Amino acid sequence: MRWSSILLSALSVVINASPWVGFNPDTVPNYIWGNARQPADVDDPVVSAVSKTLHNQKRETAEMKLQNIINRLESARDTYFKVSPLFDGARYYLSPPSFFLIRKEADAVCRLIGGYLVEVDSAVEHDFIKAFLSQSPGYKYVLTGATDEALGGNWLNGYSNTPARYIKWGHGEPNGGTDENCLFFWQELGFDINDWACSSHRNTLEYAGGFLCEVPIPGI
Ligand SMILES: [Ca+2]
Ligand SMILES: [Ca+2]
Repeated sequence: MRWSSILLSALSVVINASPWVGFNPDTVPNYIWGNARQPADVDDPVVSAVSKTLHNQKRETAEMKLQNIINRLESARDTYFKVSPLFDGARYYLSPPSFFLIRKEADAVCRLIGGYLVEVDSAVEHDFIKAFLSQSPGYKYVLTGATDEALGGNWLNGYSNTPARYIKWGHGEPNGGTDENCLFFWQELGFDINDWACSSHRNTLEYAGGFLCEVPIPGI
């Protein structure tokens, strides 16, 4: 099983193991939630007090369980990925090197941790990422979020669906035509960009690589 499948399975187990997932607010009687999911508005002070207590207990329980899920997800994220310093309100999360890479799976994992496959918008961002990757041995390539699968030669960011704003091609690139539809930071090109196949199945150490998630950090 590929590493990304393992991560998705593990996170799925974590989430599904939570009793909160089975919680459906639509099934909670209205005398508890009220039509607007508020405590029942009744004249009897005793009934009103009980209703408010039940409402608050339900809300606090749901919030605690949700926070627990978030904590476990963030713990798995920070354990699994190599994390970059902050750059312009975001961090970059580098997957462990692997012999297998499927673009759709990488994209799903990035979204699971609150981000997306990296979208390079400037020379400064490109150089920041290059410096981060240069301190990360073991990667021949690192997948970005840009692809020209839909429109050959027109590189689009998969998440924001906007044209790729900055591509610093490595020497001799791009050279893949319709066979190489994804962009990678390429170690042999000093981590400048190479167009290459969107999915890799080469079972050889020479081709171990990974992908990079860009994750906005709230409050920064
Ligand atoms: Ca970016
Ligand atoms: Ca190429």
